[in-house]
Amino acid sequence: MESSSKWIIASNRLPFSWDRSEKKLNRSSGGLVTAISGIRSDVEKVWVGSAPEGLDAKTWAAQPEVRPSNGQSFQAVFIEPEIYSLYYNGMCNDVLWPLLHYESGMVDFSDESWQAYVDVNHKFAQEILKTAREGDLVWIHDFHLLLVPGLLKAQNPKLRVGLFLHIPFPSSEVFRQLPVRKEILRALLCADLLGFHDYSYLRHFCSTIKVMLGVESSMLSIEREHHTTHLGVFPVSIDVAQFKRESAMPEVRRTRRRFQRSIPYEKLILGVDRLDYIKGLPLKLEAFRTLLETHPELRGRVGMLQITVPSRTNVPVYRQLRQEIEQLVGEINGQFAQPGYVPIQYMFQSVKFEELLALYRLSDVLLVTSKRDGMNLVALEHIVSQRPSDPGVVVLSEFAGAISTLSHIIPTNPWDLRETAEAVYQGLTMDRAERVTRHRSMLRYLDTYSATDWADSFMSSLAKRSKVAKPERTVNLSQLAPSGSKMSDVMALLKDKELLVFVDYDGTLVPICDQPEQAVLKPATKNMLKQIAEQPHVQMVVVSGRDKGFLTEQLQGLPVSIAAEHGAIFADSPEGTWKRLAHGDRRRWYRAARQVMSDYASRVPESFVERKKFAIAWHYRKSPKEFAAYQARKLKHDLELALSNLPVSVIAGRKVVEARSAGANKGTFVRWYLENHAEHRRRLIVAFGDDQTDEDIFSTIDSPGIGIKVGHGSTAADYRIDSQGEVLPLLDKMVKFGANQLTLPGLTTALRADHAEDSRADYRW
Ligand code: GDG
Repeated sequence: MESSSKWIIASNRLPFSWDRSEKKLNRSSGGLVTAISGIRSDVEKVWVGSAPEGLDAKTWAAQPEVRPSNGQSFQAVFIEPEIYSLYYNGMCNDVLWPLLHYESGMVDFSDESWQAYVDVNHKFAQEILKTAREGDLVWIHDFHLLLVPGLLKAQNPKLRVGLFLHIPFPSSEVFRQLPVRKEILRALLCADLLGFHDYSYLRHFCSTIKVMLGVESSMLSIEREHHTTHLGVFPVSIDVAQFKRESAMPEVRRTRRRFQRSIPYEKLILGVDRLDYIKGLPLKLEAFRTLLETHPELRGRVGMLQITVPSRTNVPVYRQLRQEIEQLVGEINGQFAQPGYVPIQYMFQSVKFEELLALYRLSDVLLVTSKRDGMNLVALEHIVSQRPSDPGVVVLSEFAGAISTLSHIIPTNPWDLRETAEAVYQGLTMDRAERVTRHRSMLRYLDTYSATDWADSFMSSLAKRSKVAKPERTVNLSQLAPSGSKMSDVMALLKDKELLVFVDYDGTLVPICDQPEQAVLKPATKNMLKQIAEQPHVQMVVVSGRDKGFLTEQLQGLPVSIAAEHGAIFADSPEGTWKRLAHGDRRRWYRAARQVMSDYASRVPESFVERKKFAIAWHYRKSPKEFAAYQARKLKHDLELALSNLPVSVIAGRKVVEARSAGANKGTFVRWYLENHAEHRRRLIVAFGDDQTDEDIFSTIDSPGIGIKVGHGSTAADYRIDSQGEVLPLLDKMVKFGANQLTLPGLTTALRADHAEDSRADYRW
């Protein structure tokens, strides 16, 4: 990453709240704040967020906490209270929050709140642009600012912009209920990098853009017009060192002892959640009731402490939820209380940090029953705050993103009260040796993956990805004027040269058809191809993923060589003998497969990646059985999607998931061809292609070879034309020009003339 660049971090709120009576800033809590504040990195950071409620610009500027220090500064966005309320309470919390957490019945959309959301996103973009300089990395956080990538890129396409979603991305069936779904998706696709906690969220995002916008993706990236959006899974983390260090402090130890005396249970079940319907608090209380019903021996001995942090207390749904919870607590306490024993202690307030740590240490079981939860940091915090010699246990909902990263928790379906009660029972009765082993394994993972690692992996991915995209490098031949110097550059290369032309079939020689068998060469096209290929100074090779039968039939009688099945087999002419070429290039899929597999290997203990020549495998034979088997199914699914258009097959074997090269590669073929056709080696190479498999040719041909990409999408080619219909007319002109049958002005005018007919041209052959 460039050392001079800074990180601009934008989130709805800055990490402060304003205490009106004391007139001072307080540090606020919450998952996003915990994650961002936990980043310990040397890079200069500017944190942009809306000003704490009730604070004006002058008072804000006077606060000592907001002055730049330790390479970090804060920039507040001031928004009129009415607009902020429509944006935050309306669009964010009454629309996006419930919808993205699958609570579509709770969605309350209005044009007014949408307009406020648009306005606030504009304000954020303007504030970011004030500080952003070339080379800076802009990191947008969460569902409050989904339009910002689009707004930033519209003003400054060179900015590098990433967005991380802290909450789930739901199934396309849910997301498509949103009236402004397309506006949001289009804005997101302007980002250079989109990050999610979990592959399942990423998968849902991919199917949503496919369903809603017809945009294809490879799971690792989305190609759209001249922009590539990279996708990644970056499960959030916490400041592991801080939690470890502070939970062992004497102050925390003292607080724990104090609590131990006042909490009269043999075993303690702890719950820590914001008041929110996604956290499944009524389900948690019901599961606890079931536990006491099914295990009467626990009555009088086991208790629960539930800390519920107030949030959105003025919103009716949240008020009702609070009432429902308090009523349930009352009922359960009434049902099981004994003199000196109240089963549930319930707090509707937050606790101090050291108290939270003391409670983590004191508890035997942490119970998380979220109905949906992007990640759930409380589970991570509980683990790193334990005493390794006598740790507590986490019972975690399958619907929290953390389920994919924490290998030795006890999983549960929170809707199944009996299962949750049994999971808690298992946690309460687990022997120390097993607790220690489970805890050690998860701690080992968390030790290597703190909030800083999370941020570094996201930001280095953003820095790297946005540099790889090369759309600016390509020159659009279709749009060049006759005097265009770039065109004359190309043509200067052709002068007096013999040509070796590699041309793809589908999408390049013929338009893409719904049914592959319909993509036949029309007589006029065939005729034109013949005239070009017959020129004495031209040698032409059609390189396609198609099989030899189809290509032979289409190209019969033409003076061209054919490489079929991505170059796995070759014939010098349609009538010639086919040769099987021994190769199996793996570069294009291997990197993607390795990345996904390594992510899994870092999360699933004792699992590892084996790299072979034409295959890569993820083994999990020694990993925790159920967790790893579930992850293996997910991995297979992820790989199948990510690699679906590539020559690779994904196989799930015994305790292994393997991706194997399914054959050939066009780039390898071109190398083989040049090595084995010495007579053509001195020719100038011209290659045309439209899809990902042709990229291997473009990256194989050395300068001064000419790669021409047909259509949009990032490419290794240096030139681009807009549509398939331009391929043969352009090639024809290039060939004629090379043979001195056409002058440069004649060529460019002819090209423009063809171009003017472009819309009709698709295609008259
Ligand atoms: C969102 C997503 C995702 C809680 N009570 C007290 C307290 N906290 C702190 C915890 C923890 C944070 O608040 C809660 O984080 P979660 O991750 O559990 O949940 P959300 O606030 O809903 O966060 C979530 C997260 O973003 C990050 O991406 O994991 O899924 O919903 O850090 O410690 N802190 C103190 N006293 C409390 O009483 N001091």
